[in-house]
Formats: sequence, structure tokens, C-alpha cells
Amino acid sequence: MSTPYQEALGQTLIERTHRERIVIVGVTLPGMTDDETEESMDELAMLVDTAGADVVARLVQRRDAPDHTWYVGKGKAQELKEVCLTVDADTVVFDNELTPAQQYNLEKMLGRTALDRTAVILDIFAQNAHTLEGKAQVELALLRYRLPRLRRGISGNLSQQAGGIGTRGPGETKLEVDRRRIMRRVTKLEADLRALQGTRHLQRKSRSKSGLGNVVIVGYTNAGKSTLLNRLTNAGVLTENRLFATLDPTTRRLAMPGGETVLITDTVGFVRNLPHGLVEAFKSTLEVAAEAELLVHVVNSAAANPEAQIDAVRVVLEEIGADTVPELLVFNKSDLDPVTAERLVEDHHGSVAVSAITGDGIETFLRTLGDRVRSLTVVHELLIPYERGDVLASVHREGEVVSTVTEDSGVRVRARLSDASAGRLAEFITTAQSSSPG
Ligand SMILES: Nc1nc2c(ncn2[C@@H]2O[C@H](COP(=O)(O)OP(=O)(O)OP(=O)(O)O)[C@@H](O)[C@H]2O)c(=O)[nH]1
Ligand SMILES: [Mg+2]
Repeated sequence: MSTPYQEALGQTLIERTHRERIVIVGVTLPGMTDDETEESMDELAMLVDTAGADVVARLVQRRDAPDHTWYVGKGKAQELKEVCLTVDADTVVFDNELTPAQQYNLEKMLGRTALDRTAVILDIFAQNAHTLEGKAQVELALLRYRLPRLRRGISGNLSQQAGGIGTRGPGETKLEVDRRRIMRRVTKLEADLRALQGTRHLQRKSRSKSGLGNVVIVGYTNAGKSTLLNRLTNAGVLTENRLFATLDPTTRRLAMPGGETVLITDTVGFVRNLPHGLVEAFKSTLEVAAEAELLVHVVNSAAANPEAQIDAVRVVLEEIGADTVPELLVFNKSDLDPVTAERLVEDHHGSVAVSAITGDGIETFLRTLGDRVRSLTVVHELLIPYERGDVLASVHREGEVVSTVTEDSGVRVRARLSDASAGRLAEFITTAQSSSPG
């Protein structure tokens, strides 16, 4: 049985006759710099472009707090109206999150659809979802976003005929008529997703039984995660210069130079201010990161602000409980800006620089990856004399200590160590043995 939302998602495939003309609006709040606002606006412009619309004007304002009624001040709202008329805009998109009331007020005053960043991201996800699970996750996120906005019958009314961002989904009247049905649909989707998640757990179990290390690629959207996986394994994953090209995880075997084989998974990208409802809905997909033994965190070293992207990714990792998984930072796109890539590697101990496109640095990356994976699976036993507190400290710092026992001649420590650390501490190592990771 096809639901209104499934039909709606189908609509995304229909080519639009006219590209929407969009004015983007950003507000700098206390604690933010103007540069940060500009960066975020650039990214919003890219999101809008990825969604298939054109940015025709942009407006920014600095405020102490958002205005209750229009988010921007009254004067700025007037200016926005004039700009919309001048450039013949269909829609305005705010970089900041609008409340349902602000959205309603803006639409009434501007006579145009008013949306926020979340709506654009949801739209892109709706266009990119292909699997059963991905579609269900997007539908759930859309429903959760729209439900609080139903009462007033807003969000997309005005350009419903033309179609565009924020309109994919059933007509608002249909939604109003059957609110309860939607609630039931939400419940059903949640149950479906739980079932799909169960299947995924079984798959993962059989994977971990295979005894292979489980490596997951994470990173900001467009960082080059899929390109890296393709470079390593000829996975044939779609790569595109657009945001959120990948929504469904792909897993491949990867044989490393040292002889080990790991399973490596490409996942959905993250972005600043990823809508919470979306993270919630995509939890089962994102969970693969939480269950990994090692995260390969791919960073676009040529991005305007790579450090901010690293932070944004770590915020999401924390939200999905993956912040305790060991991480290998990989600064990609080193071909574009080799100097910055080199500096980033120096700033981040243990990281590597690569170009997934040219293949530069890939060998070093594989060696490092092999070392890190081995360090997770080999437990070394060391006997450290009491007077060598410095050695004990560095084992704690560099490795993962499994157990310590005090003996007459010193402390007997069992620890997972990288090859590099094990090499340096060779004189204290008594035995090494494989252990099942985790
Ligand atoms: N110059 C250069 N471009 C790269 C490199 N790696 C990837 N790209 C380009 O960056 C864009 C994004 O690459 P993807 O592999 O799709 O990025 P992703 O991280 O998988 O992105 P999402 O799936 O959308 O989150 C594509 O246009 C790639 O060709 C690189 O090392 N150098
Ligand atoms: Mg991808």
C-alpha cells in the first residue's frame, strides 16, 4: 500500500519545470563571528544548489537575539520583502532554525514560502533516499518536522503548485484532514525501522563472527569518503560534488599490506546543524559508527574551515554514542592544498594526508590503518620495573591497558599497543597474543 508520503517521495523524481529562485538569510548571534556566518551561508547556498534551486540573493543581519515574530528585525523583514520583489524570488530560506510561528508570520508578510536549513536538508535526503530503510528514515524525519507545523497549515502552501523545496510531501489540507492517520504512520514507520534494524544487527553479528576488524568511514559531507572507499576497494560507490550523495552504508573487504583483512564501511556524511530529527531517524544507519572498532575520519583539508568540520562531525559522533571509538584522522584532497594538508597533519598527532583522487599518500594511509587495526587486536604483555614509571605512563597514554598485576620484579601489564609503540617498548615486552577485538 502506498502512503501519501511514499507518493510524495516518488514525486522527487519528476523533473521540475522551473528552478526555484531563492533568497537566503542569515543572522549573526552573539558568540558567532561574521566570518562564521558567511561560511555557514556559503554552505547553505551549496545545500540549496544540491536541492536543485538557485540562490538569487543573500541577506545577513547581526542581532542580540532572534526576533519572536520574524526572526530578523522588522526593518530587515521589510528589506527582505523588497529584495524578494526585486529578484522575483519564490522562496526565502533562513540559515537559522525557524519556529513554526516565525515561519507562518514570514510567509504571511512576504507572500512567499519561508523555510529553514532543516527543510532544505530534509529535501535533499528525500531526493537521495533509495533503499527501503533510507526512505522510511526520511519519511519519518519529514513527518516529525511537519507535524508541529500542521496546525497552521503552513510550510509550502504557496508554492505547492509549482513544486519545490518544502513541498515534497502530501498537500497540507490532506495532512490536516488526517492528523491522526499521520500519527499512526509515524508509529508504523518506527516499528518498521526497528524491524529493519534487527536485520541489520544480525548482519553485523555474522560480520563480527567473521573475526575481521570493523572499520567505518565517517566525515563531513563532500569530504571524499566514497571516493576513498572506491580508491581502496573499487567499491563503485556513487561519488558526486554534491552534499549527501551517500545515504546508505556500503561495506567492502579491504586487504592491507600487512596481510590483515578488515571490513570497511562508507556512511552518510555529516553537516553543521544536522537536524536533530534527522539524526534521530537515521540512528540505525549512523549506529554502524558506534559499533566500529576504528573510525576513519575523512576531512576535506581544502575546505574553508577544516577544524570546524572536524568539530561538527565530533558533535554528531557524540550524539550517536560513537565518541569513544578510536579515530584515525585522514586529511583528504591534499592535491588541492598540499601546504594546508601538511600543516593539519602536524597539528593532529597520528593523522595522515591523502588524495583519494590522485592516490597520493594512500600507501602511508594503509600502513597506518594496518598498524592501528593491529594495535586493536594484539595484546602485548610487558614487565615494567618499578623505577620505570615513565614507561608505565607511556603505555597508558599510547595504548589501551587491559590489566595490570604487581609482582616482585615490577608491574606486569597487558595492553593493546600500536606497532610503533610496541617497537619502542620492545625491551619490556615479554609476549604478544591476538585477542578478539572489542
Ligand atoms: N581534488 C580532489 N577532489 C576529491 C578528492 N576526493 C574526493 N574528491 C571530490 O569531492 C567530491 C565529493 O566526493 P565524495 O566521495 O562523493 O564525498 P563523500 O564524502 O562521500 O560525500 P557525501 O556522500 O555526499 O557525504 C567529488 O566531486 C569528488 O570527486 C581528492 O582527493 N581531491
Ligand atoms: Mg559519499
